[in-house]
Amino acid sequence: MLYSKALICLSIGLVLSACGAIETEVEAETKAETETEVETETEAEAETEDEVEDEAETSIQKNVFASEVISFEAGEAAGFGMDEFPDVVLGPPEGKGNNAGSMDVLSLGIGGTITLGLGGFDVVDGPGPDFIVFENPFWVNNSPTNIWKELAEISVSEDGETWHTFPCTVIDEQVDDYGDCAGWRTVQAFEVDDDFVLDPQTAGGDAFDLADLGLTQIRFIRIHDLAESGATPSAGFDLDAIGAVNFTLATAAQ
Ligand SMILES: [Ca+2]
Ligand SMILES: [Ca+2]
Repeated sequence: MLYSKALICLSIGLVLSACGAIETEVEAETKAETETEVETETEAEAETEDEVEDEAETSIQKNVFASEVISFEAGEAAGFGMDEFPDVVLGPPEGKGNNAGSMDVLSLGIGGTITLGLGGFDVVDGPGPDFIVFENPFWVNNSPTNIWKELAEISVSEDGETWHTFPCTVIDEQVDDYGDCAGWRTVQAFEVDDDFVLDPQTAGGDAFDLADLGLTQIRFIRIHDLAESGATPSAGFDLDAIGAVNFTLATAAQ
């Protein structure tokens, strides 16, 4: 419509004032259209922001770490980390890569045992490893076959009464392969925010698969130190953290 008016103006040579009137009309309508577009976009942006906020409120939590200590029986020569217990074993680990161990740990002591829970979450059997236990081993002289380690046995339970154990069986001590023992795989450094997703391929730590025990869902994880000796106050397994890889909101307690 506006284009046709302008073409008519040019082709039939209407007086300049008439053309000016058309131009003014075009400008006014264009401005009005632009304002309407701006208003529409602003409303659209506002709606999008509302949607984002709604999604954030209802979105599924992307990372879960142990958030409660159910019990702790310290072994002989324990003590390190007690001044910050229980926080020192809750939340994400503070890994330092292959060549250094976290100091944000609790030493269990010789034969010590600790049981933790994930707050309102259960670990479930999904693809591959389902949870990771983080100790503070490191490679002596940067050698993956010369590991400073302190081993522990991991057990899991759905109800806190019946326990299932991943046997800590040494596969090959010559090449430092300790199978399903915890406490020998180094922990990588990573930052955890709301969008962080724990990945067994990159996080390090000792990863466990519920499928290996024929289990589908558990609520509690127990760590039992296997040391036979050690110096006070840092004897035994040094627990940094436990992270869930596959998890779900817990159903009501049994
Ligand atoms: Ca699994
Ligand atoms: Ca820690």
